[in-house]
Amino acid sequence: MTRKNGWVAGLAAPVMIAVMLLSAGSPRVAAIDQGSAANAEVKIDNFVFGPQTLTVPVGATVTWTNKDDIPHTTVSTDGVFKSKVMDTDEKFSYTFTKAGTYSYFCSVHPKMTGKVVVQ
Ligand SMILES: [Cu+2]
Repeated sequence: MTRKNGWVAGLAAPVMIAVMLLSAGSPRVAAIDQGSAANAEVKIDNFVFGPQTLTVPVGATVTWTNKDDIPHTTVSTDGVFKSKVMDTDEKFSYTFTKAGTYSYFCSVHPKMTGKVVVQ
């Protein structure tokens, strides 16, 4: 039995935030910042993924947030990740562990597309 990727990715962001909070004020913060990948956000607003192309380092967790009053999804064209339907202000996170270009779209509105470049 293996856990689905989405379940693991959903835990990654809170865990990293907890680590950062616990380390606040200590010299370890600098070491953690240098050693870990930057995380990034994509906002879904007015039927647009912004930024449309996002470049992140390997290991980064990307979080999509739906700022529309319309439900949207984030679905990898190659089946790498797939969110559930996100209502207003709902989020979906995925951690990219391999370099590559990941195209995605909204399955409710397939003309909505975006890309994550992992390098
Ligand atoms: Cu949509």
